[in-house]
Amino acid sequence: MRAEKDGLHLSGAEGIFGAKDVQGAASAMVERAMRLKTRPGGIYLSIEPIPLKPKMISALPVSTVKSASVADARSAAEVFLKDAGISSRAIRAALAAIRPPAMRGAALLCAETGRRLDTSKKRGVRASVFGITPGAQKTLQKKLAGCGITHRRAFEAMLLAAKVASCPFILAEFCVSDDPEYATGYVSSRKNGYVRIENLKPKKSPEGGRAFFLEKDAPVEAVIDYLEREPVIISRAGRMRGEICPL
Ligand code: WAQ
Ligand code: MG
Repeated sequence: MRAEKDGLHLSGAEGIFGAKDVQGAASAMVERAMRLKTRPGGIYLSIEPIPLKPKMISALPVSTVKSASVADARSAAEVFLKDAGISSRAIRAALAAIRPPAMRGAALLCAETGRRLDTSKKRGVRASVFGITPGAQKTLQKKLAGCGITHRRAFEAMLLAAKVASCPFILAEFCVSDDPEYATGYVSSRKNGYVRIENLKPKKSPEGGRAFFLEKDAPVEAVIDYLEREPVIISRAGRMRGEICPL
């Protein structure tokens, strides 16, 4: 589902569902678009069959950095990005990519040089065609609730991050929500899992975006094809690691 107003992207959501759940999921998506703070101009819903046997993966382990300031949050992000093999130059490129206006997708950046690798300047690359089994969803939501993480945004971002991290050429992801009311973002990687970072942007800031860091000489077209088209289903929840402090 994609909702827009006057050509500006408002919200998007997706999932992979069994045939019997398609109608309910579609109706829940439309309801969600109609409940947005801004009434959408257009709501676009598309339903497609999944052609291949989906790849089954686990969700990432989850931890939280309770940073008190944006500066602390950004240094924490830097610590985890560096640990995943991302250069200072590439980290600076990611911070530049989250300035408004927000793209619909993510910037693909070379983890070494910080060079932008995708050519879709305004759109960015969309991670798509992923979902979670009902069993794993129940377990993951229960585990998250046990840690006080109840926001749907966080849950959905974890699914996206799990698919992105399952791409062998991607070393890490950096994400800041473009919602002015939501300042928690994350750094995720196979190395350290999904690390939530509080106060990653100033309160009420419209900035936001995502960067996927590719290892040097990664096959860019194959990575884009994997992210945008390969069906991936999360079939297991990850561990909850609780609060961590990198500094
Ligand atoms: N694929 C790639 N990039 C995307 C996608 C996608 N499917 N959807 C959004 N983006 C990009 C786009 O540039 C947006 O501006 C940016 O990411 C942020 O998107 O655990 O809500 O939907 O509490 O605002 C993090 C939760 C929430 C942290 C992230 O992102 C936590 C969020 P938003
Ligand atoms: Mg958003």
